[in-house]
Amino acid sequence: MTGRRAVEKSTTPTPASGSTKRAPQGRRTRRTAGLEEEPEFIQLLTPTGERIDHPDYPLELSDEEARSLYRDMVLVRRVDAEGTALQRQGELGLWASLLGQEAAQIGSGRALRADDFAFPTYREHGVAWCKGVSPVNLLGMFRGVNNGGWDPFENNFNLYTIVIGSQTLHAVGYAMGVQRDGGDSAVIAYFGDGASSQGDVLEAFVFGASYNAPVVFFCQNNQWAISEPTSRQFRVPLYKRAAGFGFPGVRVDGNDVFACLAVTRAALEHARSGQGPMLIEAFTYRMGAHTTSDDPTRYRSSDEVESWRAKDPIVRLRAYLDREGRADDVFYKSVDDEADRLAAEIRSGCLALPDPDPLSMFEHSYADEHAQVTEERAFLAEYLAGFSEELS
Ligand SMILES: Cc1ncc(C[n+]2csc(CCOP(=O)(O)OP(=O)(O)O)c2C)c(N)n1
Ligand SMILES: [Mg+2]
Repeated sequence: MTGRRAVEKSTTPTPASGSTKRAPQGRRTRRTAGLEEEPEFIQLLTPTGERIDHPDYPLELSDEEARSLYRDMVLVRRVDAEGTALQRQGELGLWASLLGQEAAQIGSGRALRADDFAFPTYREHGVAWCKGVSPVNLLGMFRGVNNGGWDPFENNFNLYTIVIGSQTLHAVGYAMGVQRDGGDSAVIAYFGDGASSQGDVLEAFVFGASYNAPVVFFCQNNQWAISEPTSRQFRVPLYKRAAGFGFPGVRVDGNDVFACLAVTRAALEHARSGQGPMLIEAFTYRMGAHTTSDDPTRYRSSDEVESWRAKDPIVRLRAYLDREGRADDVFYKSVDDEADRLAAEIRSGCLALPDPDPLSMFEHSYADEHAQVTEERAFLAEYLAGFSEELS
């Protein structure tokens, strides 16, 4: 391909070698206005859309594949915008925006095979999209009408998990099961920079390493855990923690969809081939509020937000597609039209979701009958019956 630069061959081992030494890193260190120095990371696409080759993470994409990554990112950004709007209009109780994290989620999500199992947090709308979970299902969860989810086994995508970090333990347990069943699929656990301070995540690292489980730990370091900056969360770069647990860790430019795809593919292959866990730190930024209940202007500067806007993952990929002549206006218009149709569909789909029977919430608490649940169900049933008497 034309117009590519290359970084020198890394002397450090590739993740596939199973070494616990420092994993290969991509390129120069940069400084951003108003921010601490950015460390090195693996990057295949610069913010201005220039393609860089990395010897340890080769990636060849057809025009169609490159365009489909753009399409996915635009569509999930639209899903996200609708989620925020629906919450503001009183149709959802809450929404957790993925704005700015589209490349980390679509890049890693597209690396997954259908039989790979993903364990998300509450912000992985892009991964859900890649796994084939309907956005209306996500809206239903935030509308409070589907008892928190969907069938995890339909798409190998677990329920959203709000209890910070706990899904990493579930992922390791699941991966140990895959291992014992003799399967060749991999498991991926998503979590945030804040979650990395949670004991569950560190316990998951220990178990994953001890049992050599086929699990990829994918941390989206979006620089904030609600109002806590990363500077208060770790003294050394997050990906370096992996070495202490005995598996490789890499940091990738989380706003570069190509790099996220290539690095996650390598990590999944590492896990599938019996070499155990790997940690990926996707260095990205949460452009919006933590959730619709949050006001980020109270704890971060607009200069910081603006400096990240210049690294927008969608603008970056579009710059690349234009630079290389891999997409034209007809394509961009078709994606915008598709986004409009999707927005209309998911809005009407969300509003049409039926309210559940209030008693249905007791059905999925325990596999077997539980005395306390039985008592609470009876109490609520009696309480609800009081209203129908009043009406009649
Ligand atoms: C065990 C637990 N502790 C605290 C919370 C409250 N809480 C919700 S989100 C959040 C911050 C998470 O930050 P991070 O892991 O960086 O993920 P991000 O929201 O940035 O994607 C906290 C502390 C929780 N949900 N669960
Ligand atoms: Mg965070």
